[in-house]
Amino acid sequence: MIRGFQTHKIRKQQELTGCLWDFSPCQGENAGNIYKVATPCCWENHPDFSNYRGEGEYKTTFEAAGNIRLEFKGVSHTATIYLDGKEIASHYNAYTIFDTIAMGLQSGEHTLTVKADNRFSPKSALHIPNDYMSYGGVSRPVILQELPCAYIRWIHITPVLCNKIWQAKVQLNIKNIENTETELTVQTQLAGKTITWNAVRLSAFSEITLESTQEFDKVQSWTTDNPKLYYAETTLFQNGTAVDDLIDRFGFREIKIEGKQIFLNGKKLKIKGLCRHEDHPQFGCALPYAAIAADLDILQHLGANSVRTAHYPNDEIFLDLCDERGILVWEENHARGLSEEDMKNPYFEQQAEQVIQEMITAHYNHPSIYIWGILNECASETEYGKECYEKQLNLVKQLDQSRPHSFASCKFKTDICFGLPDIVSYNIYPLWYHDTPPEEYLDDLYQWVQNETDGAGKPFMITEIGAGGLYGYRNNRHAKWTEEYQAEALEKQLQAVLNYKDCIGVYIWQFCDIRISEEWFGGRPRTMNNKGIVDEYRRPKLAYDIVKNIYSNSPS
Ligand code: ADA
Repeated sequence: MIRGFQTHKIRKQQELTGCLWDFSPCQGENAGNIYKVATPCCWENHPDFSNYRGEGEYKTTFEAAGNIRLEFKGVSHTATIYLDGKEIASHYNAYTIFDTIAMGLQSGEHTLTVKADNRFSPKSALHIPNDYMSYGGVSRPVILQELPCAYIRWIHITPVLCNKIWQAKVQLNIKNIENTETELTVQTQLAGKTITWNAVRLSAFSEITLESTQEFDKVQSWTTDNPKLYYAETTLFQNGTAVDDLIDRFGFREIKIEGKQIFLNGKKLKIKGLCRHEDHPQFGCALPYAAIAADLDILQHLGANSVRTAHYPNDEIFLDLCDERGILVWEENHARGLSEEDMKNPYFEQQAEQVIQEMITAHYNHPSIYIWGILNECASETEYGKECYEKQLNLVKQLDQSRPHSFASCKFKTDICFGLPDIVSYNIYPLWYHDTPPEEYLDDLYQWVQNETDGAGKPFMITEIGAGGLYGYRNNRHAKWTEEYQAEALEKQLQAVLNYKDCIGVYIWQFCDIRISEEWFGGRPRTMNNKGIVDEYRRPKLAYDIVKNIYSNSPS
């Protein structure tokens, strides 16, 4: 499945994944052997490759002619793309979309090869051994599209509430892919309005971004209770004939910060959330639609109103479902726990900025995304780290002024970056990594932020609390790692945070137990992070009912 809705009526497209491809590992005892695998997938889910770190080649064939665009929703983690044996593109990072265009293909059968590499190396600044798994494979859908001479690359819609009337700024990017000048006319229909754009003349290989602001007096707002969605359908005409189109979906909603609070369409928000990794014992990070939807069923059953995509941009299918269900999303660029030394990797800046750029360009219209997060628990206590935070937060703002930004810090009373983000966020683990009572710890931290940092007066949020609990391990000593201990710790942590007047919300670490990379040492039983409210198979632990009770009975 590509998206939660139809994205083209004119442009021909087909999903190339969703069927069997040939897979062949490049190293190890099975190198060169060919396996038939269902795609999208991670190779770790095949019994021969559950621990394979290396390169793997995926192959399929398709029939097409003319100009084609191949879109890869995610290849983990480094991809090299070959068409009929010739390299045509490469991309780093598992969690963002990339594409490539091949011009003037002869009609007939063509072979697409995707070489995926999940090895850690000095050239990989973001995928490093870590407290989650960097899988290998074509982990998200691959799409084939046929293009005319020019095509619509993206549309960005920014709703603004002006004197109680919705306005929307519409930006539209069109690109000429041929070596000749072309003249085009363009029309966009959105929420009952038609925008007829001025005719566009595009010189060879050039692109243009058109902009218009429209007013909408009869539309419904997107809210968490009534997540009303609208479609923006744009058509490109050449000599009066429709040659290309793009349909995207959006909602009329506005996120604002006033003082220490955050508002959705003027309504104060109280966040009751969970952090979630894309991880499943049967699918790795390549969760199919039904499994993603089932996760969101659990999240809503728990009474949560938000999810944090820790620690990377998520699959569009996931975001589409959050849009449809009114679930607020903190979406985060890819980085976890990088030290100053990690951040000094010569590839770090470019790789992190590319993820931000690709994430915001692709996910701009999702009404569910209400905060952009960056650099979870990185070196925000050092001057060098601060420069990186500043640059990346500035880039986020440059790409999107309509949403607040933040980062989750674990630098207790040493963080020097709180002047930079719109929201101050902390990951805290009282009763797990230390024994200070949660209220005391929280208050101490909050007072420090107000009295000693540039984060004073900003909204304050807890982006992680939690404790480990091994599914099925129960005893009356309530020892650490038992389900009892986890449930009791979470109850105390949650009550402290939700009752703290100046805290706008909380995210539990974490939704489900997850696999971690074996190369990372974290003292983790089962080589898993066991802080899930459900285990990796989504079986509820004792903490489930505690969380459900607290979340369901506390105001949103
Ligand atoms: C951190 C981090 C998470 C996870 C968690 C834990 O706060 O952001 O990725 O590692 O700690 O389980 O300790």
